[in-house]
Amino acid sequence: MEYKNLLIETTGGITILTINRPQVLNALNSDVVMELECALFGLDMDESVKAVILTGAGEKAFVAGADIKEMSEISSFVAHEFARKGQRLMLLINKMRKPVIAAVNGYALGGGLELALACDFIYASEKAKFGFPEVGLGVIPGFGGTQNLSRLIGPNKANELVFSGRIISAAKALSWGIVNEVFAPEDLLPKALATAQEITAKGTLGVAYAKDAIINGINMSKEDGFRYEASLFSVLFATIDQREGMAAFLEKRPAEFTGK
Ligand code: DAK
Repeated sequence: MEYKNLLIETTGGITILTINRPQVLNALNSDVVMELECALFGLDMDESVKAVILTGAGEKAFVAGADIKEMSEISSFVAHEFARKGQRLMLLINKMRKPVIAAVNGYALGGGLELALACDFIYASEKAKFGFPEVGLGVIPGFGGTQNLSRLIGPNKANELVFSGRIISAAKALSWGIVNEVFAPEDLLPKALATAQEITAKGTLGVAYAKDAIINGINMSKEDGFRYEASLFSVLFATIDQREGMAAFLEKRPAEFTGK
């Protein structure tokens, strides 16, 4: 499929997926959301792809939020459709069997921050800026932002960011635990790629099941989460990767995982 608003480049099993509307700071209109959903679904199905890095085109923005021009003109019905599409996209990232790393190269505002928060973790450039301007537009975050942010950093810091609509620096986002690491702008993609390579050298099934355990376990009671973890753990003992990983350790050689 041809995408109007995305660039997709896969090398060595790692895909860099770039949202490409730099003239409007990569704002999310309904076409971009639809294209992202199609592309990510395809990447999840593609066995040659083992990890995805999501970033924005240009120097200035990851994604500066939903497209305000498009949003200002939509009916309540279309807003509902847009919300459902957006929420489906965020859930798809969670359900993907592959890690998705957000490489935030500039503004990540509103829906853009929600998109980054839906990813498995966030690396940021020193130039990145984060915020939820929604209350200043008379709405609230609607692509899971209130839920994902408060689960990540706790309700008090989430309240301050969402209620104030304030835009914070990458350093502040790091100190609050929104991003894992901050890099010089030119180092952001190389560092994200290096981490993706480290992850993809491991058993893909192990990584997929670990993602499943963490994402789904977080909404369970601790006891249910432990039980869920045990069931995933034991399923892995039916795989060739488990036998290969442990045999390689005992034979003092690198493991050759096949994802089977
Ligand atoms: N939408 C459309 N165009 C945008 C845009 C956006 N979000 N952000 C920037 N642009 C456009 C600007 O209009 C400008 O276009 P031209 O004037 O050149 O034609 C171009 O990008 C460059 O932007 P600026 O000239 O404004 O650049 P500055 O460096 O001066 O300022 C800025 C950068 C990021 C501070 C500023 O552009 C800004 O405040 N942008 C808007 C940020 C924002 O409020 N984002 C929306 C948040 S609300 C939903 C669920 C979720 C959502 C919606 C619905 N449902 C459940 C239905 C999400 C909502 C949001 O994301």
